[in-house]
Amino acid sequence: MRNRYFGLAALSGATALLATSPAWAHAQLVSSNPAANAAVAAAPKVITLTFNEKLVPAFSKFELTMPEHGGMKVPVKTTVSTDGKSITGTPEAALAKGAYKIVWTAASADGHKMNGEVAFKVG
Ligand SMILES: [Cu+2]
Repeated sequence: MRNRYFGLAALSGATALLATSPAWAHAQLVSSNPAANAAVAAAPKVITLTFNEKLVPAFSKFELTMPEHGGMKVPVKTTVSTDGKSITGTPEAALAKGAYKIVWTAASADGHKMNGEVAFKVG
């Protein structure tokens, strides 16, 4: 009886830990340039996503797509900034007018990956 009671207590402790850790452990997008849902007159030469904590560069990047063209991928080279909190992307060619979607993946120091999307328009 004593052992069973102890087992249950340990189990509920583990559940509480699982429920509370993601709030502080994971990278969240703080801002972007272009901003979410912005319409910019000039094609951005660099796209920047800024996060609330340091990222693991090997697992942090984004892709750029054109939703109005069947999700066509637009070639972009991404790097993580030296402070580790931003991902910058340089399109290989000037962006044409149209709607774009940034599809990002960012890993925090504990190795967990987060992801999301940011839409913007050129022209
Ligand atoms: Cu985590």
